[in-house]
Amino acid sequence: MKPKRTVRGWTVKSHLVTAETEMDLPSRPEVFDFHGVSMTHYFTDNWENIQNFQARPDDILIATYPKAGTTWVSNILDQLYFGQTSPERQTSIPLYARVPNLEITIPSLQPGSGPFSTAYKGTDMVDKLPTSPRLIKTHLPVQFVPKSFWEQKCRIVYVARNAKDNVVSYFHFDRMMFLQPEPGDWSSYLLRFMEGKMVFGSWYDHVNGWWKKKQTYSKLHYMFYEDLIEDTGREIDKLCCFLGLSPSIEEKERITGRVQFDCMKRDNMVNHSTFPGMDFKMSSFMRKGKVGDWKNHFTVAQSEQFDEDYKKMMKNPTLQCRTEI
Ligand code: PPS
Repeated sequence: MKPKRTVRGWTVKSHLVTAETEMDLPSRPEVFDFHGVSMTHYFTDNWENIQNFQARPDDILIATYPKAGTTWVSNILDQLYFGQTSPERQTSIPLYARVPNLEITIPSLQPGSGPFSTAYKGTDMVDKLPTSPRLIKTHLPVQFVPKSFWEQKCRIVYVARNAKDNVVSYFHFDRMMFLQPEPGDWSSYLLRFMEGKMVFGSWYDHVNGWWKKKQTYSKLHYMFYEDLIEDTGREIDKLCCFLGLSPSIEEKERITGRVQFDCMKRDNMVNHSTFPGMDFKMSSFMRKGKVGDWKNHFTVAQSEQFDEDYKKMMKNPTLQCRTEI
């Protein structure tokens, strides 16, 4: 019999409300090949609704490979758009409900009326968003993005993070998130990352696919996690330019302070401490927030092998990610 563990669950009302609940944990999902991309059922079960999703012209899509800085950029955009008009939003609604993940679908995991008894669909969450614009999060590789986003010419912000820090962050996330496949040990995890067997597929295909799209789709702003670390204010300026926003200097300073790592780590509305299914005893969601933590994980041999392989996978010289700053 599987052990019962206390995990966070949810009850869906106007947004997510969480509660501790004791239940049998579902088994960790397996990845499978889905149109050439490794995925789990949590992101494919609602596929028809995802593909038929009706975007609006002012929707803003925040697209990333998992663990590249999605939460950071989502918070920046939420602050930019709604920080002044509805500040209560930031103190009462978790960020993952303000900026829902379009493709996530979690079936009801237990009968009754308690946490996990209601199925959760990202598409429904987006449909219920009362805001304008709607901020929508996705980890989909570019070829899976619902066509209405292109037809409606929506603005898209893509964030890339260097592969070495990205895989380290993903490894720790998979350790603490029971809706993700079992990560196994670090060395086998790293090999699977290099083979593209992660949820949402190959990092190399993801960052390259979106980079290529940028060449033909002008409403795509491609940014890097390392640049945000280096100079958050400068990157917010670039974002504002792309979005056509002109906040006051004071407002920009307020936002820059609000989205610093330590501030976000303390903020229960953004640090995912209320997100269902995460075991914070294993790792934190806001874990380190650094460039170069990979040096604490890769052996010299692993780093050399990774770099060799990287050269073969990343042929486009215009796309450069920094592993240190
Ligand atoms: S997810 O689950 O895909 O949405 O995760 P995502 O938000 O993309 O990535 C989580 C990593 O981003 C780091 N993070 C930050 N770093 C610096 N400053 C700020 N403000 C910030 N916010 C989030 C977070 O700590 C995760 O990285 P690691 O390396 O694991 O710490």
